[in-house]
Amino acid sequence: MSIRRKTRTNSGLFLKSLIIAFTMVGAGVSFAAAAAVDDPPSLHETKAEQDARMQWFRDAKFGMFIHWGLYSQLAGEWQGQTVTGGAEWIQQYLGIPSSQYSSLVKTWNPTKFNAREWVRLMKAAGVKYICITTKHHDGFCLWPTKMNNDWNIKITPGGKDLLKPLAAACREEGVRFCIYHSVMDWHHPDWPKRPQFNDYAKGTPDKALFKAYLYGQLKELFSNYGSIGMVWFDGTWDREAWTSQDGKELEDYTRSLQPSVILDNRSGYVPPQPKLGFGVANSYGYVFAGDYISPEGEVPPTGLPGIDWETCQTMQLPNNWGYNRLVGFRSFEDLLHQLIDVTSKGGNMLLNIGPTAEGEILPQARRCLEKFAAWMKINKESIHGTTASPFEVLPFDGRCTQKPGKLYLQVFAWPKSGKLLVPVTNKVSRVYLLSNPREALVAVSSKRGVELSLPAVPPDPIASVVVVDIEGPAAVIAPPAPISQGMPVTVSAEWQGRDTLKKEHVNDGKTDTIWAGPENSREGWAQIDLGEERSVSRVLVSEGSEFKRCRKFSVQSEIDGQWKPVATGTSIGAQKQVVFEPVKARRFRLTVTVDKPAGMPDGEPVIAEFQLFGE
Ligand code: FHN
Repeated sequence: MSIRRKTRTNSGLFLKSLIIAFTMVGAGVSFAAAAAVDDPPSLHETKAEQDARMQWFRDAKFGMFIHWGLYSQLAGEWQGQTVTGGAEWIQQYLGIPSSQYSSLVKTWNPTKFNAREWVRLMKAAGVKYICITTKHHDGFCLWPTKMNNDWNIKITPGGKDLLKPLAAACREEGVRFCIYHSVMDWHHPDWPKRPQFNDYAKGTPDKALFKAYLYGQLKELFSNYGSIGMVWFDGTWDREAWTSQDGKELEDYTRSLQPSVILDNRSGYVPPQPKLGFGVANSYGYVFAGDYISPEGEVPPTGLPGIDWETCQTMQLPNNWGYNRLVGFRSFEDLLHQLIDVTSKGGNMLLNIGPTAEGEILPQARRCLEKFAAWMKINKESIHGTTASPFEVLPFDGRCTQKPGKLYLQVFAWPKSGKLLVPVTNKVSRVYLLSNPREALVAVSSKRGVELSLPAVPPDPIASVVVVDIEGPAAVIAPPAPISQGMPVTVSAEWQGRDTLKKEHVNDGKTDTIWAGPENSREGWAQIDLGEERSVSRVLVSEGSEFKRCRKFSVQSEIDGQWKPVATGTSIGAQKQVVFEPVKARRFRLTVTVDKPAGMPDGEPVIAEFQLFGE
C-alpha cells in the first residue's frame, strides 16, 4: 500500500499532514511566504558563535558513515542481476518495482545488531562521530516513524527501532550521534520526481504534502534521539524536484529544531554567491550551503583554507555505500593515508561502512577498524584536534599536521638516508617518535631547515609519526623553484593544428594551459631535458582543474640510455606531488594513460604541468 493511498483514504493521516503543515507555519516555516532565496539561512550567529558550534567537528577529524537499509539484504544482487557500484541504488539501477522491492520489509531482521559493540569498535578506531542513514533514497525509515505506517522498521519482523540503541550507545561512549537523511524519496507518492519503478503511487505528486512529511520526520528525529551532532542531507540535486528555496527552508527548519546542529552542504540551497568556484563535479558541484563542503571520495588537492570540509569515502570498492557482497575493499594503507592526507589539508574524513542485513560488521571492515585502532593507539595525537599543515609541499613522502608548538610529521616512505628535512627556521626544542616519546632524536639546523636523524627502521610500515617541538608558529622556508621550468620538452605526439594543446605548456608554470596527445590516443608522454645531470627528488604533475582523465602515470629517468622507473601512481587530477629518493639524471619522462575505452571521446592524455624539483 502506498503512503498516498493511506493518506487519501485514511483521513487520520491526511489530517495529520495538514496539522503538521499548519504547525510548521506556526513555527515560522511557511511554504509560500518564505523570504527570497538570496537571504542566507537563519544563521544569526557571530563568527565566534559559529566557530564554537563547529569546534567539535573541526577537532574530530574522523567520522564513520553507516549505510544500512533494505538494500543491505540484496547486497548488490537481485533475481540474478547484479550491481558492482552503489549497492544502495539497486532498486533504481535494476528498476525493481516498488511492489516487489517492498517484499524486503517482510524479511529484514537484524538479529545480530549490537549497537554498543559497533560504537566501541568504531571509537577504538579513532572515530569521533557516527552518521547513520535514517532513510536513504528508497525512503525506508530505520525508526518507527508515525508519518507512515507501511514503510518503516516497525513493520519488519524485528520491528525494533534501529536508531535508538545506536544513539544511546553513542551517548554512553562519548561519540557524537549524527544522521544522514535523504530528501529524495523514491517511495513517497508525493516526491515531485516519482520514479518509473514506483508502481504504487497514483495521482499527481503534491509537494506541500511531501514537505509536511519530510518536516514531520525531522521533527521526530530531533525530538526523540537526543542531541543530533550533524545532519548529512542528500538527494537534492534535481533542481526541478527540489529548488534552492526548498533547500533554504529545509536549512532554516532544521536549525530551528536544534540550533547547535551542523549541516552538510546538500540541503539543496544554492547561495547567490557560491563560496567556491569549483566546476560541477560530484559534490564539488554543491556550492557552499550549510556548514561544510562534502567532497565524495575526493580530497581537495591543496585543502580549502578557511572552509570546513569533509571527504566521505567507502570502504568497499569502487563506491558501494551499502553492503555489496560482490566487490572488494580498499586497503587499510590507502584509507589511513587518505585520513592523514585529509587531516593535513584541514578536513575531516567520513569513512563508510555497509553492515550486513543481519547487523554484522563484515570481517574485512572489522579488520580495517582494528588496524585503525592499533595505529591510533600510538598516533591519535597527530590527528585529533590538529590543524592543517603549514607547508605547501614537503621534501619527503608524507604529510604534516600541527598543534601550537608541535609539528607532527607522518612519514609514509621512510628515508633510506635516515635523514628528514623539515623546512622551517624555528628553534627546535625536541624531536621524537610518537611511538617512543622518551628518546630524543638528533636535529641539526641549517639554511635549508632542520635535518632530523631517524632510526634505521620505521616504527610503522604505513605511516610513522615524528614530532618536532618548535618555538613559536611554524616559520616555513619556501619550497625551491622547479629546475625544469621552460627547459626543452619533447612529447610522444601533438594534436596537429591545435595550438592550445602544444608541448610547451607542459612546464610553463601554469595549470590553465595544457598539452594533449592526438585525438583519442589514450596514452602519451612528455619528456624534459635538464641540459645536464641533476639530482631530482620530487615531481609535481597536474591535469589542470578541469581534467581527471588519468588512470595511471609513471615518471622515468634516463640512465645510460635506459628509461628507469622513478615513481608511479594512478589518478593525477588538479595536482599531485610525488616525492622519492633522489635520482640523478638529465632527462625525465612522464607517461599518462587515460581511462577511456577506444573510440570514446576525451581519450587524449592531458598534462597541464610536469615539473621537477632538486633536493
Ligand atoms: O546517492 C547517494 C549515495 O547513495 C550515497 O549515499 C552518497 C554518500 O555520499 N551520496 C549520494 C551520492 O552522492
